[in-house]
Amino acid sequence: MTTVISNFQGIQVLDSRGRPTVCARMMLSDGSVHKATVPSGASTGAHEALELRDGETEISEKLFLGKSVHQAVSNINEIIRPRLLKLEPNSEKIDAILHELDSTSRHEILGANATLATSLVGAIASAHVRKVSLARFYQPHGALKIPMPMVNILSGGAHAAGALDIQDVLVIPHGAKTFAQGLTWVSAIREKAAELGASDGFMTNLVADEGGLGLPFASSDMACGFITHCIESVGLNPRVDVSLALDIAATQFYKDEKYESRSQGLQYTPEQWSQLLLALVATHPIISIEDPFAEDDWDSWELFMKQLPRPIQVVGDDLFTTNTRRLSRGIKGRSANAILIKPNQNGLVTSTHDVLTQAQYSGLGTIVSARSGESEDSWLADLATGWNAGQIKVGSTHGSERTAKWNRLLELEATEETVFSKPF
Ligand code: 2PG
Ligand code: MG
Repeated sequence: MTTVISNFQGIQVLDSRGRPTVCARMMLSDGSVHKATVPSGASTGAHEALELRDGETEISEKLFLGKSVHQAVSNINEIIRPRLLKLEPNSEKIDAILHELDSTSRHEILGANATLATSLVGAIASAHVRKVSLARFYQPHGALKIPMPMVNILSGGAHAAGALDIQDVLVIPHGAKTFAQGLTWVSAIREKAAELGASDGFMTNLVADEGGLGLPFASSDMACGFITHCIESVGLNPRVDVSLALDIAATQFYKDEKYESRSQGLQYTPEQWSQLLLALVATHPIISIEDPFAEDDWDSWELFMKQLPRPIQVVGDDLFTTNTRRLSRGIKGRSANAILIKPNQNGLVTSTHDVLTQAQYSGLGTIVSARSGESEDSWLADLATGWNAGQIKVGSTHGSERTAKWNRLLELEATEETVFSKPF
């Protein structure tokens, strides 16, 4: 007997920042129940798909500072639900229906939180009826490639009340033989950073949105030096075992064609800002740099790529917003050599996968990424693995919404035929 969708419902739930978000719940005729909750960013790009929020229209919504998602939930219940009932769960078909209901580029009619929640649970239920994991749904045969983690140690910018100008200092355990070993290394570095930070007089028991430490270093240079010291202090070799990655999230402090350093009270022209970043790359064991410039400062990106002293990964997050048109422009102009893939920037699972495939086809690195506001779901780990992304960014090793994804990757490595991805 074919399994069909017997019930489908949207629910307003809370994300890891305590803000409302959309959960979609799909019940199948075989009695199984599947759920997916959408994440939410803080340093969001202007070109992302629309996250539909209610605004301060009613008292109950005012209590959530206008961030409630009742309209998106109602779009699931009133508009999407009738189209899905009695259908066989089929990810591509469900996404085609969502596209038919809302073909606007940013999902402005239904809200990308409504479309993504539906699209995700559709993919999860489709894997279930095929009796495979979500990772295996995308790659039925052969060894699964467990992605290389990029792990947050220090947070600043919009995730830690501006503790640092730049948003994240992360580490990549590219010398590890297995994912489990890599995660052990970065976890040790995270704990060492807390220990050394405390002995320097910093508050290290408070964590930022993604579980990172919000240590207020006076400069990015000092922050990079500190993390390199932490790597050495746990007995690992910078550049050989573990290297640094930065997420500058420069859109956040770009104003009137200048990059503003709040910590130093200085403003930089794009050329001066670029020189500052090139000096950081030349000094520290940095192998990846994300959003070094603002989302529409295309010229600076292109120039930076030409001026790099050595080949490192330059990642477009706000620049590309997991959008095929913006990626095409970046490929043509050689603005970056890697892309951050965030499903909620796009709004549908299948078209997010298409953007990843387009990037891989053009030789760009791909990093599947969580958001600063997350849920306890672990589907991201399966998508990154099944899509053969090569890299994943989930935040720190603290916070159950983060460890849900790391632990799922540990589970995949322990139970499936896998190899550890080596993008560096
Ligand atoms: C980013 C993400 C995750 P946010 O900028 O890459 O770190 O942050 O979800 O706030 O956009
Ligand atoms: Mg980013």
